[in-house]
Amino acid sequence: MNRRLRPSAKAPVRIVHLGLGAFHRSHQAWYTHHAGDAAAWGIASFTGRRPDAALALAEQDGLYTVVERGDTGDSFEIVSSIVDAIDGADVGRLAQLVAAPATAVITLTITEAAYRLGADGSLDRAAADVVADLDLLASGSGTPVTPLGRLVFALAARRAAGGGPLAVVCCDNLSNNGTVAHNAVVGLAEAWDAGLAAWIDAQISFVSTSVDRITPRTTEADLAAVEAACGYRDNSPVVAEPFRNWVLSGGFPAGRPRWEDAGAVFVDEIEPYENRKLWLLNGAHSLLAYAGQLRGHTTVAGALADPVCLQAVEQFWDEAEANLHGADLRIPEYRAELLARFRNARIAHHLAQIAMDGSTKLRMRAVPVLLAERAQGRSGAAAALVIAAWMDFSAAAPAFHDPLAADVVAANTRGGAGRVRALLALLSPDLAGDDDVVRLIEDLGGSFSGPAVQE
Ligand code: CS2
Repeated sequence: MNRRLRPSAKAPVRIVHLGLGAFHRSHQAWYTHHAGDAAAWGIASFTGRRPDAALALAEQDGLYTVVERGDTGDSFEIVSSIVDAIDGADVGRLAQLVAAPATAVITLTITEAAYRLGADGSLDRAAADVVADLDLLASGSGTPVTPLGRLVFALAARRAAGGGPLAVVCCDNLSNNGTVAHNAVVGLAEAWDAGLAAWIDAQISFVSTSVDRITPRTTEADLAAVEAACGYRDNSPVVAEPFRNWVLSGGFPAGRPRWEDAGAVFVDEIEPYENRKLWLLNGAHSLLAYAGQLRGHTTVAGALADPVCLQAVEQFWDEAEANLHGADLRIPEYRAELLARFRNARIAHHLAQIAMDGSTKLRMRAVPVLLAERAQGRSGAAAALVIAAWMDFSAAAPAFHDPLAADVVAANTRGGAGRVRALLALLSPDLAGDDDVVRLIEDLGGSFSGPAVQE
C-alpha cells in the first residue's frame, strides 16, 4: 500500500459497528474521524452477509478515502476511525469486543429490512431466519446468522463478563429507530433467555437517530478517480455528497465521541426531524425509484429532470409538509435544498438500489403520510400515488428484491381490487381495510406507464 494510506497510531476500539458498508463509512465513521477526541475512539466494524468489504479494508489497515462529490468537483480525504474491519461471520470476535469493558457504543446500519418488523411494527418472530437463529441460540450448537441474532449473542457475552451499560445507536432509516431496535433486540432475547432480556432492558440505552448522507455504491470509475487525483491506489474508497446530517436522541451511559464537533446535533425530541427526513427525502427517493424506472430513468437526477416525476414529488411533499409539525423544521429551505441535492448529476444514484426492500421502506416513507391525510379527512392522493407506483413496479420488475418478494408475487397474480388489497395488506392492515383507499390506489395504477423516456 502506498505510504499515503499508511496510518499513524490507531485509536483504541470503543465503538463496535454492525453493517460495514459505504454509508457507514461516509457517515458514522466520518463523524468519528472528525470528533475532537477522535484519538480516543476507534471503531471495530463488522460486515453483514459477506466478508468482502472487511477483507478489502483490512488490507489497507482500515484506511480509505472519502470522495466528497459536489456539483462542481471532488475533494478527497483519508478517514482513519475504522481501526479493525472484520468479517461479520466472526461472531466470537464480536462477542469478545462487545464484552470488553472499554466498549461504550454499538452502532448499527443493518438495513431497514433486518429488523424483521411485521406490518404491525413489532418483531416478526415467525420469520424463517429469526426462527433459525432462535434455534441456534437455544441449542448452543452454533452462532447466529442475522445481525440482530449476533447482537443478542454478543450482549449475552457482555452480561456474562459482568460488563456495564452501553449505548446501541440505530442508524437505519426507520421511524423511532431506537425503540424499534430495542423492541427487536429485547424481543429476540426474550424468546431465548428472559434474564438476558431483563438485563438488556435495564443496562442498554437505545439511542434514536436521523442519519443523512447520499452515498451511492462505489464503482470502478471511482477507484480510478482517486488514483488519478491522489496518486495512490485505494480499493475501498467511498463517494458521497458534501451534505451530511446526524440528529441523535438518547443516553450514552459509557460515554461517546464528541460527534457534535463534526456537526452532529443532540436533541430531546427527535420525531419531527426523523419524519422530515423519512418523508421528504426518503419518501421522494422511493417515489422516484418506482415512477422513474417505470418511465425509463435510471438515476435520481435523471428522474427528477422529468416533469411528470417532479410534479409527483412536489405533490407528495405538499401532503407530507401538511403533517410535519414541531421544532424549527425550515421546510421550504429543506425542500429547496433537497431538490439541489437530488439534481447533483455528478452523483450517479441508481434508482434500482433505492427500489430494493420497498415493502419495509414504504411503511416508513408513504404509509404514515397517507394515514395522516386520511385522519384529516383528505384523500392522500399523492401518498397513495407513491404506493400505486410501487405496486406497478412490483408487477413490471423482472427481479423484485424485497423481504416479502414471495407475498408480492402471489398478490400480483390476482386481479383488480383483490390485488391492490393484498399488496396493501403487506404495508398496512389498516389501509387494506379501507375500501376508499383501495379504490383510490386502484384508480392511480398505470399513472407512470406510457412511452419510456430516454435519459
Ligand atoms: C435511500 C437512502 O436507498 C434508499 O432507500 O433513500 O439510502 C438515502 O440515500 C439515504 O437515507 C440518504 O441519507
